[in-house]
Amino acid sequence: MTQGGGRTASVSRKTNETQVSVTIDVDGTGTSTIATGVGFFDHMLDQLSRHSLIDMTIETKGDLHVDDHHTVEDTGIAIGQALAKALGDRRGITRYASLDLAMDETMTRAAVDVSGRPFLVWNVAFSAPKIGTFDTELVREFFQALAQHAGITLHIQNIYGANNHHIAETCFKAVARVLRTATEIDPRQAGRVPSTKGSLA
Ligand SMILES: [Mn+2]
Repeated sequence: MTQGGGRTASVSRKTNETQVSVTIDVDGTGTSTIATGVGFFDHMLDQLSRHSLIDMTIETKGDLHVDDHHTVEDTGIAIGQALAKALGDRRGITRYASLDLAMDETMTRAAVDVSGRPFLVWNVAFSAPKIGTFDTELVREFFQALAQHAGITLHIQNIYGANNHHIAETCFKAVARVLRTATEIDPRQAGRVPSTKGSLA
């Protein structure tokens, strides 16, 4: 947790491939300003913020002349790092959440443990390599980076669905909703770390 008690954090990350800056407020209202240079990815991150109620300001300048890979992965790393930083010692959080999220013909399940233990289980298949110009395989790359750097165990399963835009979007919305619940302060925890080990860091 940062000074002043607010669960906010900023991360700047620069490599030869990308320059990313992320500011988040875990206890926000789902307001976002997002500019990664990748339209479909901006649309997905907007969903992530809106449905997690985590405010996000994200700016990425990546090597899009190569492809979208570094931009998506490095943005995921920075969001994950910001989340870990904002959550601090994870005192008082709800910790667990899961949800089945419907969107038209598609159903996707997400489960999270805000555990300090990075792990992604990815059980999602796309039927096309692209959504517009966006590589569908990058959806997994994003969540892998997020789980790894936020220190969360994240399971995502597409139960059924036909439209690849819907399949991707339900992944982001479902993860948003479980992150919202699991990172929320549970008043019955009374400020304790929700682990018999006494630590989630
Ligand atoms: Mn959409």
